[in-house]
Amino acid sequence: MSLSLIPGQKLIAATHNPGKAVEIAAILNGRFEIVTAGSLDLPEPEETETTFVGNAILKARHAALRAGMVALADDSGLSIAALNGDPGVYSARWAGPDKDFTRAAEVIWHKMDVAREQQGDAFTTAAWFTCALAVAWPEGHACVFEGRIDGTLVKPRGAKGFGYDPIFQPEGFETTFAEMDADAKDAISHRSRAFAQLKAALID
Ligand code: ITT
Repeated sequence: MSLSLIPGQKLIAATHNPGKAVEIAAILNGRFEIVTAGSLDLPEPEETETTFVGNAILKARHAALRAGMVALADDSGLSIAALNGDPGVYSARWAGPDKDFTRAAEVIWHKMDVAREQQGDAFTTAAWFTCALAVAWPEGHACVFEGRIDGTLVKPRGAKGFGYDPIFQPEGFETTFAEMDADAKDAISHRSRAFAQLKAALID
C-alpha cells in the first residue's frame, strides 16, 4: 500500500464545515479531486477525543472506512491563554448548535473581562489557532500533521473568512483574519502550515 498522495487522486474532505472546505480546496489548488463528506452523505461522527490530533484521526478514519477512499480531516480551534487554552478542541461547541460565532465572541469577551480582574498583571490577550490534519487510508493507516499561528484576541472586526476569524489578529499584522483576503490568510494560517507539512511528507 502506498502512503503517498498522487496528484489527481480522489480524496474525501471529511468536513461538514463549508468555510474549511473552501480553504482546503484553495490550499490544494486543484491538485486533487476533492469530494466532500457532505456530498457523499457520510454521517458526522461524534468528536469524542480530547485533542486536535485525536479528533482529526477519528474523523478521517470514519470517512475512509465508510467510503473506501483516502480521506482528509481537519480538527482545529482557537485557544486563549487567559482562559487556560479554551475554547480549544471545543471551539465548535462554544458556538452552539446554531453555529453562532457572534454569540461565542460575546461569551469569550465576558470570560476575558472576568479573567482580567482575577489575573491582574499576568493577564494577556495572547491566543493561537491550531489545525491538526489527518489523512486516513481505508485499510486503517493514518498520518497526522499540526500547524499553529499565534496572535491576539481582539473585539470582532471584518466579515471575511468564517468562525472565529473576526476576533483573531495574527502576530505582526494590523488586521484580523476576517479583514484579510483569503490568499493573505492562506499564506500564514494554521491550516496552511499543517498542509505544508502534509505536502512535504506525502506529496512532494
Ligand atoms: P468538521 O468537524 O465537520 O470539520 P467543525 O466546524 O465541527 O467541522 P471542528 O470540530 O474542527 O470543525 O471545530 C473547529 C472550530 O474552530 C469551528 O467552530 C471553526 O469555525 C473554528 N475554526 C477552525 N479553523 C478556523 C479558522 O481558520 N478561522 C476561524 N475559525 C476557525
